Amino acid sequence: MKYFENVKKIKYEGSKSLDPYTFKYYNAEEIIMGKPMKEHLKFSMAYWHTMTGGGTDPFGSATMIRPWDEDATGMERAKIRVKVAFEFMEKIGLEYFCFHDADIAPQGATLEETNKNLDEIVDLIEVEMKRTKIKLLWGTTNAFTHPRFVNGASTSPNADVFAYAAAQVKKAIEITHRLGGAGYVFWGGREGYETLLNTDMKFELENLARLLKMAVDYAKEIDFDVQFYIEPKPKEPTKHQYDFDSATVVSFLRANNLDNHFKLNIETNHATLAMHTMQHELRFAADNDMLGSVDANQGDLLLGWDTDQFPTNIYNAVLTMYEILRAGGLTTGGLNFDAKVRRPSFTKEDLLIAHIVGMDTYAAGLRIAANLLEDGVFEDNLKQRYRSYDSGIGKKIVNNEVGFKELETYILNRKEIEANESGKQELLESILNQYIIG
Ligand code: XUL
Ligand code: CO
Repeated sequence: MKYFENVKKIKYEGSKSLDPYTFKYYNAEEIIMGKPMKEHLKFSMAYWHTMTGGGTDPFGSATMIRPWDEDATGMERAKIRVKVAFEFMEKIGLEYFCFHDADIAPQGATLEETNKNLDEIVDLIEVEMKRTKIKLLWGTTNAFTHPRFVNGASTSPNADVFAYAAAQVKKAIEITHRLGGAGYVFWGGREGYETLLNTDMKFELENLARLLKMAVDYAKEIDFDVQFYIEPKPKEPTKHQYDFDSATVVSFLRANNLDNHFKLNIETNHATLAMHTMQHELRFAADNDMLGSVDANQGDLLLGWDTDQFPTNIYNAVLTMYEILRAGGLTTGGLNFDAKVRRPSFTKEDLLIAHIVGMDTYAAGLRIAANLLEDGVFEDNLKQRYRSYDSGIGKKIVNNEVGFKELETYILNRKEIEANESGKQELLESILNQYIIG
């Protein structure tokens, strides 16, 4: 293809390299904790931002007029985009991608026509996947952009809209299956509400669970061994998104007996919007055996919306990779760059640089996190901090051998309680800085 023909394949040159088109920290084959970096990281391109995003915002039209979009419209444009997408991923060494149905093919006048368009593009994607060995990390459905989803998709008060969403998810699952996708994501889109004055929240949540059960049943029916994920987000587009954060989603899945079929796809910017750290969101999911995949991006702490920036924050990347390593790694999941270049970064070169710095940031994060874990920096401290539960009364508490009465007797018989110790937060932060800066 002509669009990136002057770009050489991006290679690792190390941290001293002055060439912006090289990796400074990401060395795909280098072994970290017994595995090549690329297996720890499994970077993925988000089709919607990188291939179809135009840079629009509520105040301005598209600034990113991609050269490949200028050559055609409709299905022809969609076909060119497939070629460009794979050329782009090959040049950077991205081995995975993710898409919504609506990203890859134009919607037709009817569902039938839309599905026909999808099939034609999926044929092409299949050829490119075979040629390049690039894999599908997950597929998903866009059931939020079209005006029919104004009141939600599976949580719409309109049963026809529920049915439409179900039909759309069915097709998206089928194409994900055809392309050998490892996962399928449900991000809530417009599944939430603006005001309880017009909303039956209980009913809407039951319907959300109904649709998810149908998805599980259908995957079984077509013999598709897929990992389903829910992607939590607290707000935007609706004021109250039902999948608020990790804790909300874990309880929702448990309450509806869906916890064996779903894991979480956790996004950094969504954690920020939920007023949690990404580390908290990951830890909560991992502690509940539901850490599945990551949408790697970053928000802006001064803004209250989902800016979806490429990840450049090392501190965050270290703690994200620390949580992932601590949880034993992502199995079916990966690191999907659900990230877009800033509106004034409108050249195709900006797209390359953005992915390179995102990959380098996580590669640096992985190296540092592995050192932290191998040296047991935080683990040793944790063991020390909770040691009162290893013996004596603490052991009896965790073994459920004592109740209120025994504990009262225990305390009455003690002259004074064990002295509290420092939490050493500043010391730990200082050690973390040493690992980061070197
Ligand atoms: C929206 C978002 C989505 C999902 C996929 O904030 O993150 O792009 O990742 O639907
Ligand atoms: Co996302």
